[in-house]
Amino acid sequence: MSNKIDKQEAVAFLTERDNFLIFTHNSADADTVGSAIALVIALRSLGKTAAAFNREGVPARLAFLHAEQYFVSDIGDTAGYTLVSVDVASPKVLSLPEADYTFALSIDHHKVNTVSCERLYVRDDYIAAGEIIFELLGDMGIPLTQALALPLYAAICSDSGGFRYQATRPQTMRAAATLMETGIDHARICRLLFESKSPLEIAVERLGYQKLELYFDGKFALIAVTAEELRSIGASESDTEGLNQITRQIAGVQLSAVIKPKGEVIKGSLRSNEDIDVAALAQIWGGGGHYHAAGFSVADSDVDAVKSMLLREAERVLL
Ligand SMILES: [Mn+2]
Repeated sequence: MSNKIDKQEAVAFLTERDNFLIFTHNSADADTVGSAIALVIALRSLGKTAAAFNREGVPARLAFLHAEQYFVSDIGDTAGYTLVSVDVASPKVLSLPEADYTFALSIDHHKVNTVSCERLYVRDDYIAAGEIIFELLGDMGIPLTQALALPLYAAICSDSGGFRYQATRPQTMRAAATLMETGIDHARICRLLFESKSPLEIAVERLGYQKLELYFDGKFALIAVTAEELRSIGASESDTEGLNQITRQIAGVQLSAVIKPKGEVIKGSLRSNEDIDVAALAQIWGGGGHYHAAGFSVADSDVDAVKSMLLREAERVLL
């Protein structure tokens, strides 16, 4: 039996329940955090108890969203809470022990969702979870305030790459326009998301350029970094978000990958510019994601082994 529900059912669920605990994904981005914050604000405005959670904490670069007002740092026993996840595609992107959780509702925009949940409200044609939340809150009759518009605009702007990615739809722009009309400082949001880099991020990028490799007549770009290399510049895996930007902007590149260690596993993130379904590619290794952006992780391996594995599949796809 499918656990998929429609928008009306999602609205009814959010309206009827209480004591919400909203889970966001690891390596948190503005979409998962912004969506969770908007949901918390909206539910609290209805007199409900609601908070959001991220095991790793919200990254400093998202400080402008003021997550501390909406996120709790420790959840303890979750009995009695209505557990909801936003923008979480797989239990793998939640650190243990949440991987064992069954959510009462999972709201997501990923094509492949393997989260254990009683209800799944998924819109895989939406570019951001924030776009789904925007629509849900509208249907719930929640008045749109600047406080709500800020995290939602950040969510949508972030996942659409500043409204540049393929999956940006006219409806995305209409949602953004409505959010903009509240008077939020949209230019500041864009600048903080895309044009503001810490010295550490710059150091990571420099490492990325040093490690950049091109294969198959320049159709495949790869950056593989080891834990040691990251350590040597004082960085950790969570600082490597920008590496995908390096590979995907190279002219002629159709497929790109960033391979990096994360704790006990090796993570691979894949991007494609053209007609290559990287979600399908990521699924080979138990991962998933979107058509043009996906990821996977491999246990009991090293960066070099994952690199050779990826090269074999890239060759198959590209040649
Ligand atoms: Mn997202």
